[in-house]
Amino acid sequence: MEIEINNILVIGSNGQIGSVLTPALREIHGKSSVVASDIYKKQDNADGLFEILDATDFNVLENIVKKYAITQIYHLAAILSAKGEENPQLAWDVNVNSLMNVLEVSIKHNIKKVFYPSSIAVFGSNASLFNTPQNANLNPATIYGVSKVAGENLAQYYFLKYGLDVRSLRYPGIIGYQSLPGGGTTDYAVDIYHKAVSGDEFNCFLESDTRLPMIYMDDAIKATISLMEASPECIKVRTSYNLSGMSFSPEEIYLSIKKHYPNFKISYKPDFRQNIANSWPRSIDDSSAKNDWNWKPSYDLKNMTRVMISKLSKRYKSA
Ligand code: NAD
Ligand code: AKB
Repeated sequence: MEIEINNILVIGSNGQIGSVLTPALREIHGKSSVVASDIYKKQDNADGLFEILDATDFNVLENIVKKYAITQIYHLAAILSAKGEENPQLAWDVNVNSLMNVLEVSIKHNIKKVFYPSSIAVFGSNASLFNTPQNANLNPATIYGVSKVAGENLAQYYFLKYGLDVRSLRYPGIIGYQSLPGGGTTDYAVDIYHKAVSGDEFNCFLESDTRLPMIYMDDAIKATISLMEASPECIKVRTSYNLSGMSFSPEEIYLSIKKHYPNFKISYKPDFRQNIANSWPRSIDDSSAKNDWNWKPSYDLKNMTRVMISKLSKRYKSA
């Protein structure tokens, strides 16, 4: 029997998801098979193979792919929704041109699988707000969403034209204790736990009743790995799969935290991110993911709050 050897490149490994996904991939495939990369170096990059990579530079990307005989790429590098609105040209350049580089290098060097994260930001006013279906019309209101729609279509195009096995998830807002978010509209739902655990009041940049789809980090990592390990015949959606874990508003997450910290206080001062949030779904229909590759989330708001508080309070105590 032929043993499959995977040499994996993670691009954007220092980010909120990459800092958790990279060690998870190293657990599965072995430390020497996973190369982390990002546009900058940080201290814990010494834990394994690491390369500085600006993914908009094709030549540097190609040299890394050749150097490590890469067979799979997880392309996480992006400019998220809030930062994207501050610099739309940068968002397009990083989000779309770096993906083109990844797709082109994959064709040239026979990469077997590519993971590309999309987002609930692909939806806009033409999609139903509740239980948004897989095949909803996509008219995003942000440059981030526009770039993700382009990315999803590029993923499908490279699959149809070249047979490149690109797989994708429309992540909702991701919440985890291990890392900090990088400039999105759902970032408040991570920050609120840090404020509660460190005894501070939380000032929220969204209105109290702005409900958004969210997912706990462990579920997001589980979904990513399950999708990438599913056999190719199961993958029926080649743009990007809707994915959901839970949905809640700032008031609902606040009340779930207040059960643990009765004196915790919140105030609301909506800013430009309110308009972004208003353009996104309130909840997502992820039945295609459930049917095609058995997706099933494990965490609801109550369980997530329990774990977030337990992990963060240990960290703050030992600091
Ligand atoms: P993040 O902003 O925390 O991390 C992105 C990483 O990419 C950063 O470490 C950054 O330094 C790096 N990067 C930026 N420009 C780069 C470049 N030119 N070359 C190489 N690296 C570069 O983002 P994240 O939350 O980890 O998100 C990862 C992916 O998942 C993104 O594509 C994002 O759109 C998608 N996503 C995230 C969420 C979420 O809630 N975190 C939700 C939906 C989709
Ligand atoms: C953001 O808020 O920009 C991200 C996302 C949902 O894509 N967390």
